[in-house]
Amino acid sequence: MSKIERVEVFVASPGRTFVTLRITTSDGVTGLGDATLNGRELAVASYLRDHLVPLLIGKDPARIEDMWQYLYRGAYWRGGPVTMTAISAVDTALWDIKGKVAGLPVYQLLGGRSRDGVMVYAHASGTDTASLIDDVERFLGLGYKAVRAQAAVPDVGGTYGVRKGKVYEPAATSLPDEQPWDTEAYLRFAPTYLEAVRERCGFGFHLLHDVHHRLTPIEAARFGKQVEDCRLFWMEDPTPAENQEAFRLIRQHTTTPVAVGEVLTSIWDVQRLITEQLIDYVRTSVVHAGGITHLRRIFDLAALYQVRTGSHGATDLSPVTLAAAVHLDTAVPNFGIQEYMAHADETAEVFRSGVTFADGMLHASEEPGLGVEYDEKAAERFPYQARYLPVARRLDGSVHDW
Ligand code: KDG
Ligand code: MG
Repeated sequence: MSKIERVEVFVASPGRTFVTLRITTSDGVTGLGDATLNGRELAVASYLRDHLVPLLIGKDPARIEDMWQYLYRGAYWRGGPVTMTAISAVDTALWDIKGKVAGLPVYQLLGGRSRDGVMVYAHASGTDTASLIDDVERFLGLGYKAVRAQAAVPDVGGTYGVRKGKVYEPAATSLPDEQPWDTEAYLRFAPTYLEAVRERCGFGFHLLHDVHHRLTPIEAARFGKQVEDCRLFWMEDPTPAENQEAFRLIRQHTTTPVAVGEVLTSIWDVQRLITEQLIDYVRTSVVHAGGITHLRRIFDLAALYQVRTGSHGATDLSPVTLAAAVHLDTAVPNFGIQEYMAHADETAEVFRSGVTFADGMLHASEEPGLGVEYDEKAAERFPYQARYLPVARRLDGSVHDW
């Protein structure tokens, strides 16, 4: 029997911080998992190094489901982002190994192809409506079939989702940047730029918008109603999802589709949202929701309720997660869309990925396993740098959801 012989945890900051797990078997087969939790990276690295690595050595790498149950139930303490990200990394690495052992790309192990490619959405942004429209047009010119649109709210510095350079990277400071937030200004402005995008760019593509947890339920209901004529593919995270009953209120007022789940980490976290049909797209990811094994379970539950997938794929999810997501997206029947944000050039120096882009779609690698390699020598050139996401404060100085 092949055994897990070596487990390594790499922490490096090629463009941004990534925590990467590499498992090597006694047969010399390696598998990669992403263990990155933005702004809390070292907690997951320690969870892996100090608590999981000793449990993994000598175990059978083929028993993926059993390993998942062992790590989840064996912790006694349930869920949470640190635990689930660590479990995700182990699970993803074991799928990579299984694919390599079988000589098959991971999507084949998941039941094979359900589609030719995976539709992705790009991130257009602007400092004002005009520059946002230019950016939307640029992405449409590159062949994207779906574009998310975010513009800077006038006089509200640091609005979520507005790119400064080539890559959007909100975790940019060594301590959290505190940014002002004004809900009324956002509610006045955001519908106007979404309408302007539709007016100038038409309806021949999917338009998305991320509210990023900023509204109360009734404000979100008002927003969703106001932008109905824009025919959004989705409004994302209109209100924080701790209070899931809130989504029923939003539903009573608007037919704008709702996407939720990037900060949720298990099937139990999304059970109510899905089974009560409070959302249309579930945004849980391979890296934060228990790996391929658990995300598949979430997607299967969602399929029963006509909820489609729309996995989180910002720059803080490594190319290992993106590759795993594209394998899963290729296989599942209820795929909706995949978020896709270009990583920094430095990231590509460390992770070599076989995922390809053409015609607004991503295509999984045909290599056995996930089709990603980690260059640890290249990673040494990018030592860890602490970076935090910003914190939002209302105009009166009190903390708001960022
Ligand atoms: O780490 C937080 C980011 O991943 C998040 O802010 C990105 O909301 C996001 C999105 O939709 O990509
Ligand atoms: Mg989001």
